[in-house]
Amino acid sequence: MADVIASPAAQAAKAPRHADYLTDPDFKGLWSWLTTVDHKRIGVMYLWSTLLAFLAGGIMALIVRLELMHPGEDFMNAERYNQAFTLHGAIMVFLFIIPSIPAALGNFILPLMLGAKDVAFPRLNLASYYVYVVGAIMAVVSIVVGGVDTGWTFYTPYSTTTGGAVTMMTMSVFVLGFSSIFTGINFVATVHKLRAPGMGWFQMPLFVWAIYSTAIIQVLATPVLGITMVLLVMERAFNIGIFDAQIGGDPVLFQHFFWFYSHPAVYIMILPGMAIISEIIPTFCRRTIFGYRLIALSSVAIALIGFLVWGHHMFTSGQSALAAGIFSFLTFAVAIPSAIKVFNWASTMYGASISLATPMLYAISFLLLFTIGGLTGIFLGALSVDIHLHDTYFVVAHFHYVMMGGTVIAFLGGVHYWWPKMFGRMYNDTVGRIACGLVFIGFNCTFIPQFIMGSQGMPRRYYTYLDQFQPMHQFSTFGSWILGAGLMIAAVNLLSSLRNPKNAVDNPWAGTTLEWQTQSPPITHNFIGQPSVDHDPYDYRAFKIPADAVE
Ligand code: HEM
Ligand SMILES: [Cu+2]
Repeated sequence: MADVIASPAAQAAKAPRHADYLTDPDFKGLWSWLTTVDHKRIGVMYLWSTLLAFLAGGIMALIVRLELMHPGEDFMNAERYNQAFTLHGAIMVFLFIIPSIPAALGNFILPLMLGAKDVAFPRLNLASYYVYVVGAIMAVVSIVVGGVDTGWTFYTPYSTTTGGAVTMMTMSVFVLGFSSIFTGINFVATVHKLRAPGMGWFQMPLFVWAIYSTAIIQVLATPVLGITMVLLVMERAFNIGIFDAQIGGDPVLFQHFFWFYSHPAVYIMILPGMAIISEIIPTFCRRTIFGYRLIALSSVAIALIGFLVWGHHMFTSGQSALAAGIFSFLTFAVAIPSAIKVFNWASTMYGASISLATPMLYAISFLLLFTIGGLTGIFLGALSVDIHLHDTYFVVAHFHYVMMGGTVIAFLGGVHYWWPKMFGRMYNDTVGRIACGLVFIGFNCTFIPQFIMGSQGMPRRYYTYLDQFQPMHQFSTFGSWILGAGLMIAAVNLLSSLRNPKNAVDNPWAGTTLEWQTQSPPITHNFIGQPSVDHDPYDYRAFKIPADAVE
């Protein structure tokens, strides 16, 4: 094992390159991609697919915000508006954010970090991708053609009685669930079985710990959603009386089932974001991470406690006061492991000489935005306050701070961090930082006004509003344009780098985890020989870093 991290010039001058997974002469042409079982290629296909979903969901977001420029109907009536935010929310949740980090970056990076040749079940991995594609097509067709307008939550009794393609849409969610489960099973088995020699559980990078915890939730919680969707379809088809009160069912039961998955699912969304941040911060501070074990175990704690708090979505549903009190208390408890992470990240940064390259700027943005998202979650978890804030824009702002300010920002940071590894090309760092700044500013301009409006009583899911809210809605819409511009610049910056010759070195950031020890882009089988591990992750004391080691 090399314990000197070479300078970029020395890395560039090093040994002849081998054909990488993109140019491997044994695997050429479209067919080799469509039938690939290489985790890296599957990760790349997931990356393009989820980015496409993000683009579609983002365009819908801009359209929704445009309608909200003025009170009353601009170009969408109530019905169209409901369809538009359903399209936005459902695409963002089911097609983008749940698969994005685990299935795209996780697929690519996790086996490399473990020193493995591939995931444990490569064919299952490919199956998961195709199941995703089928589910995605079903979802988009049903919302666009069938005009689903239930919101992404499919609450009964509306969803059992309304027309539209709700049946097809819920079946698509059922199908997408399998894709997520397949990925989860694969990662659990990979982490247990394919770690490099010398890599015990506490030598695993924190990315792996968090993706592992996510995988456990994917495997345990997703079936509940699947069954709930099947019950909803049966109710619609046969009027059995499960959720519809008129025929003896209980609509609140649906909410229990739905949130028993969907609260853990918010951790399927945020844990992978935290996974990325735990990699970026030590690398750009050149420091051993502070509190490694606490960060690792807090991921597992989040995964477990996350199963016990679903009732906080139903404080206003007529739940008993005792149940509500317990759910409120447990909601505070689940905030503790997240706070542990934030404190440890901040401690790692304290006094370090921090390199402010693009990935690190995203990580710092994450810390600020996720903290706001998390703290406003405490407001909502407080029983009495939630009665006032429930179903207002405060909630909309809160979950956007967590999902976009947290997960999406971390995802962008991760894409910029591993881009040179994945494609062998370096993007323009200055442009990357400008884009990150615009995203940060635009994001806050979009969503801070929503906290204020929400606390003043602006309800969510309405296409119109009282005149008094107009200035803030307009401000929010302007903010969404800045945000959109930032994202477009980031995308153009990354994509245009693909036209360059392969100019990235193997380890541009002086990273210490195994993925940086193989060439960029990696060869088809990842490593030449079997790598082994003889130090803790992020152990910068074990490495000599010459002053010019970092670009
Ligand atoms: C590009 C920035 C974004 C903007 C401007 C935006 C804007 C909006 C707006 C205006 C609504 C409708 C609020 C309402 O009427 O209740 C909404 C709802 C929603 N958004 Fe976003 N959004 C953005 C990004 C995201 C991202 C990245 C995610 C998740 C990954 C997301 C998930 C959701 C969800 C789940 C809903 C709820 C839909 C529902 O009520 O069923 N959004 N968003
Ligand atoms: Cu929840």
